[in-house]
Amino acid sequence: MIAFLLLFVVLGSVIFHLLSPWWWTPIASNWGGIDATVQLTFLLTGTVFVLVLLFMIYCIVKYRYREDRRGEYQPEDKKLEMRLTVLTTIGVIALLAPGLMVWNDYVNPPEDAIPIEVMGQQWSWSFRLTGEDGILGTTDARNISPENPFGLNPKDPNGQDDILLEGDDLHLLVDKPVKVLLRSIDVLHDFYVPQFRAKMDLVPGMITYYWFTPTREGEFEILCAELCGVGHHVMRGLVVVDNESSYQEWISEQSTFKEFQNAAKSDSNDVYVKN
Ligand SMILES: [Cu+2]
Repeated sequence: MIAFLLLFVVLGSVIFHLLSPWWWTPIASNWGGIDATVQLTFLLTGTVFVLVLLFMIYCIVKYRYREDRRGEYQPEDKKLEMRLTVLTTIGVIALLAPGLMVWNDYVNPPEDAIPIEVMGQQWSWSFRLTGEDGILGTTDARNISPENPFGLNPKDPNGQDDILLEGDDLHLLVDKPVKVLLRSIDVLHDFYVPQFRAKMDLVPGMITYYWFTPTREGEFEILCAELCGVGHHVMRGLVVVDNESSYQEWISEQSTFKEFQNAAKSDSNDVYVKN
């Protein structure tokens, strides 16, 4: 009976894995290597799982209780221990090595990757793009205020043309690599777009980064993948991957840091006049 139950667990697990309706969304970035690593992990751990359970079934049937049988006491078996140690070592290396290779690639952006900044806070996403100079201006958390939500350094000329997107969609160019710089101004968050197969934590006081190339036009949902408070589940956003012409059309309508500050100034003048 137990042997049959175990057999049922083995078959059920394999069939469920193969027919599962919760499989990956179609990939939309260059990170096929991440999928390959996950597949390899499934293959290795799945094979070990099946073999161990089949071995258990075999033992349960073969060595089941019989009155004339006595158990044998065998506290040590050097040969068996050696075999198991070598096999486990090979298995662990096979699980770790491919991941380390992909990781090395993941945190080494190509020269032409466009820097973009993703800023997380409870519970929304903001983005900063370089202006025409292609450089993001420097920031300091002490500069953060309602007029300067990213804490940009007002004296840094590189920051004046930076494009600020607050609570708005992020647009990216298809087939152009981006280097994603991640910041948080409160707690841990995690920038995750399932179709890009890429995610990383945002750590307060640090800038973390990775790169990817969007390979498919369309709209992709951003999910925060690090529990960050009661509003964690609503911390969502949208990445729109555009072709050249729609990207240019969109970016021409966005405001720069300079425009942001001017607007804030005239707003506060209005209030002053009214008072
Ligand atoms: Cu979050």
